[in-house]
Amino acid sequence: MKKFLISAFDPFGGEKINSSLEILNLLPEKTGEKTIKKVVLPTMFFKSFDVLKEEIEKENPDVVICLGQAGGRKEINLERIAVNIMDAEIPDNQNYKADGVFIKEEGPAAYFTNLPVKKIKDEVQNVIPIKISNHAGTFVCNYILYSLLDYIYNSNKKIMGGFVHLPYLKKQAEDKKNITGFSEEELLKGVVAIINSI
Ligand code: PCA
Repeated sequence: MKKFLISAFDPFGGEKINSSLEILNLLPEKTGEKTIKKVVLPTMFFKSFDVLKEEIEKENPDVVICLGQAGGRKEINLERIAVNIMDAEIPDNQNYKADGVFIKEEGPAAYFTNLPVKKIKDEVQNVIPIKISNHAGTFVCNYILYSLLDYIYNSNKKIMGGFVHLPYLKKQAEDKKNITGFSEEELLKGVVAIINSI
């Protein structure tokens, strides 16, 4: 029985909804032989990883998948790489505007996820449009993936960790031009299929 810890972020940038949080709330507690624990992270540099780390140490999961929203993307994005930089066009939810600073002064430039992204993509693409992304941005989603992988690779824990960016929900895309939105059911099916493929 594998234990999954799934996180999502609260709404940010003045939006009322974050698609990752809407989907986290809909996830079941179990799928097949896999159990699912959930945690909501604040869209804040630093504090978000404090919350995630506390939950990892409490729950001892086998797999940690962080969900986040990337409005404007046309499909679910499996993030392959996290880079050692915080550089944001908008302030985070504690009004900190990162301006090109390292996440970890002495840390490597980047980390690869240890999730099997190719296998996941191959299995999930029949359920929902999905692709591997090589850039999670330089805002809080990249920060959480870098911090998670730095923690995993520097501990002797055998945890798989990764990040999944979800597009907007239909209700968020309605008033925006040329932006793809998915239904709750579609994104939920996609996230469950990702969990089942690991
Ligand atoms: N998306 C942002 C941060 C929180 C979220 O859901 C990002 O892509 O960095």
